[in-house]
Amino acid sequence: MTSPFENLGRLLTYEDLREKISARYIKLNRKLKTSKDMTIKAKELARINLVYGNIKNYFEKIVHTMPHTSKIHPFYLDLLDVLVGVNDYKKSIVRISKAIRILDKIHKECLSMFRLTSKPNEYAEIRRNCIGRLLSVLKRNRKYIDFLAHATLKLRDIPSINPETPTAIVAGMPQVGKSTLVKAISTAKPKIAPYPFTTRNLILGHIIGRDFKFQAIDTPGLLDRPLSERNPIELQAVLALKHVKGIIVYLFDVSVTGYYTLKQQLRVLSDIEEAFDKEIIVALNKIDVADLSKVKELIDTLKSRGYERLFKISALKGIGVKELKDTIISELRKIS
Ligand SMILES: Nc1nc2c(ncn2[C@@H]2O[C@H](COP(=O)(O)OP(=O)(O)O)[C@@H](O)[C@H]2O)c(=O)[nH]1
Ligand SMILES: [Mg+2]
Repeated sequence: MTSPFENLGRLLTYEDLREKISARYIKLNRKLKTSKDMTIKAKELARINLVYGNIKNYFEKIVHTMPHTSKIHPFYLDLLDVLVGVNDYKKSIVRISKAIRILDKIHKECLSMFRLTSKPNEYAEIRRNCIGRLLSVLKRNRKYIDFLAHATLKLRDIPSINPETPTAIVAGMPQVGKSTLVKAISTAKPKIAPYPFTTRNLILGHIIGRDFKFQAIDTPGLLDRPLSERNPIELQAVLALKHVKGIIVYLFDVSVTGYYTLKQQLRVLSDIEEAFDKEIIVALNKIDVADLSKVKELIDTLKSRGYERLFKISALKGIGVKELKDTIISELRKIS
């Protein structure tokens, strides 16, 4: 399972749909003018059926292609909410399915009006009336049609990660080496997936063995600064990651040139501990250019916070990466 919105086609806006129906109507009229073996009544019915059929088919397409919220994984439901709003999404679909029933009712009434009248000079009047009513149903739903047309454009961009596949979510402040590590432990060509509220993209790689296939994600712009500094919408987008099954790999930069202080890096770790109910593996990166006093201080602090197992690595030089990767795999195995 990946994003339920991945294969959504492009939906028409109200204007697009209106134009399409007009074009088809004009084409039908041209055909009807030259067709001699049809009665006037049959021709008027064909006009009504064209308008009815086109609106109804389109509404049914919407109702059938938009995933039902009860079937959307919580991870994607959170992202749906952040991007377009779950309530508006639900409401639009419900309104459009109600509109289908109204279209059917109008259509049925039109057919009986034709049956009841015996005056051919009334056929055109009935047709005008029916088509007018059908088009006004379309117009009354303009808001919902346009909402869903715009929503699908955003929803198609949701990252296609499988929230049920055990995943190593790599976190840490900017420049600590997250991307370098994800490249080192996962498939060479990670998939790039846009993520709401990050200017950069989420990077998805796979850790593949003979009998397993796990995910590794690099989270630029997500788990790289204090969560308390996020606005509520952004926070919700970040916290959607809660629903992804897996562990967090938290990286510290312990290099002499590291931009962020240990205190800042420890604060982000605390935020993540608090917000996520996930196992956290901590690694001290850039050990090849480490500031040894920083390393000692950090190890002492982390031990006092209950982190027994700490990895000293250089994601760039490959030092300690294999041990870290093996541990990640065995932790992911436990939850798979
Ligand atoms: N010396 C050294 N540099 C590293 C190491 N890991 C990453 N870097 C460098 O640190 C910078 C930031 O790395 P990057 O993976 O982009 O960090 P991110 O922002 O957390 O994704 C890059 O210039 C990397 O080459 C390491 O283990 N040792
Ligand atoms: Mg990066």
